[in-house]
Amino acid sequence: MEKTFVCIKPDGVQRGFIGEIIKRFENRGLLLGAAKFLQVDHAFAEKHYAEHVGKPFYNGLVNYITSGPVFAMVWVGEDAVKLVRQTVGATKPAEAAPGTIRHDFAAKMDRNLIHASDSPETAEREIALWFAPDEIVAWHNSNFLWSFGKNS
Ligand code: FUP
Repeated sequence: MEKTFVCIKPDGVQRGFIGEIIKRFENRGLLLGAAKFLQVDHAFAEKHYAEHVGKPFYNGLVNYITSGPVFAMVWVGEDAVKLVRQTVGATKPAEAAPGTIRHDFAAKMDRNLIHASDSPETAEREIALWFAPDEIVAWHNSNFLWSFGKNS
């Protein structure tokens, strides 16, 4: 089953959206695989945002994600990367579809509340950066097949 990495950024934490955001992924039928509440330092943020090094917004991005505690998670399910990205919405909240997290709770890209892996390869890299293997729980809730069952 595919895994993806999600991080509620400092604005999402400060504005009290942790519970609401978790609920949206639960509503989708995804399974929580891991979670932790922490504040990351610059060195760690630089690893997380390595793909953006040299871009004009890079320093601001590192300052933003280190500016307060974040809530990091792994979510699991078939096509988890795509499902989560769809629920998160477009990078610019003004372009995010109604019903997405960034549409419903955010107003601008510099405070877009949440990060989610953009591909299965990125997800693998990000999960390995943020979580030790033994922090990821392999489990199924009792109604998992009512969300991810296959007709035969
Ligand atoms: P996303 O995957 O939707 O979070 O978007 P990106 O990976 O493209 O960008 C990561 C973060 O960089 C975004 F959340 C916001 C920030 N960003 C800017 O500040 N300016 C840009 O032009 C692009 C991204």
